[in-house]
Amino acid sequence: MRAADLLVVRAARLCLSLLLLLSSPLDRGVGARELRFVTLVFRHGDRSPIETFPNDPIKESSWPQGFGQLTQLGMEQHYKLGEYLRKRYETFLNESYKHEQVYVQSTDIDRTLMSAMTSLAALFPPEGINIWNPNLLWQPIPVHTVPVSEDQLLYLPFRSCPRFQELENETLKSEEFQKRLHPYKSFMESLPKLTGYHHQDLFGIWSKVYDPLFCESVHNFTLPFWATEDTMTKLKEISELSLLSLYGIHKQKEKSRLQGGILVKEILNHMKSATQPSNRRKLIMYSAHDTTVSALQMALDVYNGILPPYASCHLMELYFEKGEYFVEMYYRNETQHEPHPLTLPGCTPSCPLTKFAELVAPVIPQDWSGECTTSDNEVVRTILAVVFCLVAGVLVVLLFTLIRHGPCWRRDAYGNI
Ligand code: PT3
Repeated sequence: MRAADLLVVRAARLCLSLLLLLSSPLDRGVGARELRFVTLVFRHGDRSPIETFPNDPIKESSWPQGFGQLTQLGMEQHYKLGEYLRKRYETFLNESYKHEQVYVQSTDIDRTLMSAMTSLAALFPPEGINIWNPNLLWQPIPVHTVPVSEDQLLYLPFRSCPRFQELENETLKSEEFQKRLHPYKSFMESLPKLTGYHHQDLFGIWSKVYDPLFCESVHNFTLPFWATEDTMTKLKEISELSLLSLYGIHKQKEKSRLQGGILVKEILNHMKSATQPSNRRKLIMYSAHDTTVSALQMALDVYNGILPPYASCHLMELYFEKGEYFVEMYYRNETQHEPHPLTLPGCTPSCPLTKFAELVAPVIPQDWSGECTTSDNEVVRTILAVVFCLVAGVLVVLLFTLIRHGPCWRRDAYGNI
């Protein structure tokens, strides 16, 4: 690009920024309120199935990259998300990437890492001195991750929590769950013969039957004769019930403390740090899964009950106005529509940060491992503690007797030392 062209592009961008500044709902009334910090939690883009049912003629080899991989459609969805974010935060973010302002974390899975990288390509194309290759308007942006086995933030649900497993079992037995499941019982009984998948667990039906069929339909494979529109609707509803019952239906608040509440805690801490004068961070992005977006929304009690679509994005924005901080939340779950505002129950759409913190306090775990302990474990722990105290007590008495009277082998027959 020639210098003159660059100048024109710059001028056009400046005009656009000014226009956005005047018209954008983010900056209503210039100077009235200021965006200070943004958190984004999104699902990866379109992918191939992760697994499938035994009778599926479409096997892993039918997919160009095998199972569980981001497709080109998925890349497109994330590139569009990045472009949208670029426009939304044009005036807020610097014209180019600044490492101290941006932090991106992904689960350690190909599709989420690649999704994050793709949206970053659109969000931060290099400009001016940041262009390092004129034929490639792209710059590398770090995406942080931790191994799945150590992921205590994004790879939800956290299964290594006995109390959560107990709550899951209670949910399955609950009247409310059974009532919601009832309409699908006979349909579910017809599935094993058709699919070869013989279990009746909802999560299994979702991930091994509905999800692969959905992926195949998106990619124009011919579906089995029985996968009619009606069947697909029922499978989708069963999958939605599966996700809803995972985090909710029964003791939602307690489940949230063990699941999405961890992410709420992390985000809240970042928002609090962003109110400090020393803060330089402007944007944190989390690239994750449907089970992450829904866990967060269930913890915040704003989940709409629909499986989060590919590249759907939960936005949390922190504003400063008249000496006070406010949190606003939006959900971008369709591309043809502006993100939907979400209101934390008990608050206003623009929720004072202090009130927000108060309202989410019940879902924030103080001691996650302790809270994951089941009552069974607690009984064992109490017995062990009592035994330990008894043994320690006996040892102390013995020691005391030895010190006071000396060892018995040094006494004569009359007990004198
Ligand atoms: O498609 O968002 C999704 C799924 O969460 C997927 O990415 C996944 O990892 N599924 C495994 C079960 C948690």
